Amino acid sequence: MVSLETTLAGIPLKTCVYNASGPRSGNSSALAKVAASRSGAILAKSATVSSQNGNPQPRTWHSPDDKASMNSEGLPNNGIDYYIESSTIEETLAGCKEGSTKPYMVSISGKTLDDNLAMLDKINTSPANIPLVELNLACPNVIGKPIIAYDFDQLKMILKTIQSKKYKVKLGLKLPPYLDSKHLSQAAAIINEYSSMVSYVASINTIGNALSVDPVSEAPFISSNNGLAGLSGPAVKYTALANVRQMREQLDKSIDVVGVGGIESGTDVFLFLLCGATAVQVGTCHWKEGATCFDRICNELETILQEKGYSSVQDVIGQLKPWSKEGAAKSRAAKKLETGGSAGATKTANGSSDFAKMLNNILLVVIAILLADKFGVLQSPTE
Ligand code: RRO
Repeated sequence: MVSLETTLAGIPLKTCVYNASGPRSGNSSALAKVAASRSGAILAKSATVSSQNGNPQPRTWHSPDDKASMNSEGLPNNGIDYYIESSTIEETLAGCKEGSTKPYMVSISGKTLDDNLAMLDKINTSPANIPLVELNLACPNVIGKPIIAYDFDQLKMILKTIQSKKYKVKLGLKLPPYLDSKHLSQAAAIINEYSSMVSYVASINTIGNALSVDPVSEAPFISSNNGLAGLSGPAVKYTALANVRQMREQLDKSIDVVGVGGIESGTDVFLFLLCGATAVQVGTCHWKEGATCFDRICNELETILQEKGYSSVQDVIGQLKPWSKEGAAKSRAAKKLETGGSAGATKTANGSSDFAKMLNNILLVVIAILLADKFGVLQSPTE
């Protein structure tokens, strides 16, 4: 048996895979399904001070090839009071398997610093057991408001003010993708100044400012904010891996890194662990597949760890190797084995390689010649 256990901000999780704030996390019945799955924790939808409906519909889109998704939800949620109410938490945790429980966490995304402070005050004085709060500094969809964590002066000011309040609840930060290494380093340096307060960062939120256009209507698919939306799904995975890797290298060791962005398989989780994530969140895949994705992904992760001879995710975290000729050769050999000796040949949808297809065609021609010969088709008129 391999262990998927990890700790996040010192809190033990039975599996290192849990839900991202956002999809299917807005109410206790959706969250109870996460509780019932192998998700290692439960994270509620980002809350504002009061409940709100979000942006007008349609506000979501999936690409036909399933590689990209977009949303301009605009923070629809039930308000912070709902997410910290004991009845919400009880209904959510009722989903857990009998006799078991798991950490229930909330996310906040105030429209102003004062809103965030008001929500943190409530959480801090709440009798509910909320071990961790995720402060979302990266929502791309509040019309007219920039992404907070791209404005470094604002980021510093927010962290400084929250630190001065000396809240007892542990704090994680949901960060936007940094598309320039220098920007990422600036953000990491600021966060390091508050390492006594920040327990983890979750990288990345959606890539903001994306646009999907419908060739039929010749208009954006999404109605609000001129069609501009946050991009998610497999298309953002490589950006997420790079952010996780660099955050892990540059943040204080006391700050955990949670990987999020395009994860939809056990192999994806494995890659994020290698890059330094202590846990991962699944957003878009959970949105498309439902909470059973946590069972599937955990099972796949167990299989890949077993196949590779690891007994625990702890043996993998941060173990990304530098590129080497030996590693590349090993990878080529594995591919050759997988393709039955025809490495380099492209696989077709049904799994057969171009090489196998060519052999098949040659065989068909030979059979046709033999048949033609047998029935005299090949005889010349003079014979
Ligand atoms: O609700 C949203 O529009 C939303 C949020 Br709060 C977020 O953090 N990221 C995102 O892609 N959408």
